[in-house]
Amino acid sequence: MHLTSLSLSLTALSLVSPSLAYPQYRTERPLQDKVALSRADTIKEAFSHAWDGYKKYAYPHDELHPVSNGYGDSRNGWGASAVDALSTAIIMGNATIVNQILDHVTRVDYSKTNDTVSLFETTIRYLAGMLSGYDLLKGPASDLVKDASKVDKLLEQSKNLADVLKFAFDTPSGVPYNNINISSHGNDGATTNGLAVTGTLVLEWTRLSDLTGDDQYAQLSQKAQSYLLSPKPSSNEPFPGLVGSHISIETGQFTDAQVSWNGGDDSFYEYLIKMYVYDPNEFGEYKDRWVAAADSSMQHLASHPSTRPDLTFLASYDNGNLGLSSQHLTCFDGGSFLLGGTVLDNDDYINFGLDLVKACHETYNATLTGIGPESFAWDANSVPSSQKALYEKAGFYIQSGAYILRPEVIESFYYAYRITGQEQYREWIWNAFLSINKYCRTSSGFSGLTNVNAANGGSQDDNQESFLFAEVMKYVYLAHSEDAAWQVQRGNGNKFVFNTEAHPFQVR
Ligand code: DMJ
Repeated sequence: MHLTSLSLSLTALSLVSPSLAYPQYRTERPLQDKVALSRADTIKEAFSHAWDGYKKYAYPHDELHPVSNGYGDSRNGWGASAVDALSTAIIMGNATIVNQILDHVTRVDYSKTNDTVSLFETTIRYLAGMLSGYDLLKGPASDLVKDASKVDKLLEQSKNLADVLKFAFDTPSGVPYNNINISSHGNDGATTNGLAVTGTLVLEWTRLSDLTGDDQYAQLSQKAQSYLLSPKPSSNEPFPGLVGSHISIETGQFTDAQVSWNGGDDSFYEYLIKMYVYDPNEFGEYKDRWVAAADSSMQHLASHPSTRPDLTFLASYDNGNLGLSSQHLTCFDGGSFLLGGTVLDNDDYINFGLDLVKACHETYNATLTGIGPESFAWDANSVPSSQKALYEKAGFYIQSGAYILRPEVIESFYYAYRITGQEQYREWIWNAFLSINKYCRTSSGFSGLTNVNAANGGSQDDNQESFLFAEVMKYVYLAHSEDAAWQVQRGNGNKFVFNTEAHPFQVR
């Protein structure tokens, strides 16, 4: 009998039992509860440390500069770190921080900024942060708030923000501009929009329609998405499901056939399967497109370094050539295959996802800091002489050694842990966290690093991206906390689905 067919969630009990679903990944002995609990407390302390520093030196600006104790406004000055931190503070049960953020949200004026607005970044961080807060605080975390009107304000502000942004879709095709001026209703004059920034709106804007009962937001995002689901011309879909990188704003047609799961393309593929989790009845076509992309990727993009044939990365593809380089961003791919594999009950996707996870782990395991680089490659003909030893041992060499507090590797470890129950993946998460705590931590927060493969990480870059709160802290904490409605589940039991910024949305 198949465990997932019983719709059982991954409970503490199932963690100590061998997995019936994937017998080759028999669950190992779990951490003692006390150890997991004390780790969870350590992670909460790290989150509070970052929050206190942000609050003291940067709030209400977007992000803390955690070395100089200054601030930045890279996301329009609406308090990006506060809004991005909300769903993690809820999941950690920190009522004090939750209520501080709710007060902040009531005060933001989303109609005002002097800077260009990114439709994508604003959607995944601000709109999603508020919608997720609403879903969690109306649902399983309702006990954290005394004044329910503050929760209603989250939805009201979500609608206000979408109403400010929605003119971006007013183009001949309905494919939006990404870089817009909300005062003049202008744009940056682009003729094309990117695959990821076009295809990573549909979950958030559809959720907004479902919560408000106003269908316009779902319609706008799904119209844009329709060009990505039925790509034209067919030459720009070189393998079934794998499409080019840019779409004409005028016509909705793809303008190239450059394929990858790297930054710029990544979360388009991520959302295909997540929309199916959100509603398998309405979004079956999205699932079909994810299946096509996943099958084609396994067949055409899977690539093994000559020195480490046991590792699997996803190459890019352009006009008959494979590009043998990848990115930290791309390491969400293991998690996507694992999620697809578990909801579709397909062991091939699970196994391939675990292969991708293993290779991304190697990018952490092989560096001096235990943190992986921003970008790396495995082209045997182009290995820099200074990195021959690294390529020999680890199967990759570093192109950019920066680390800007990105989550993707830990994110995929989290999916691997939840779906297989194997303790090894939680250990990998914990080791990554220890390295981040050691090298990135400052007196007021956490900083990015300039070189993960230098002693002490090179130097600290003095920036604390808001996704440190939304993603890194959340995934590490979730792996060490008890089962809950918002946790990723094995099989079809997911009650929430995470947007690309790790904000959980209640499924339909
Ligand atoms: C986040 O904003 C999201 O995870 C997005 O999908 C990619 N970039 C950052 C984190 O790396």
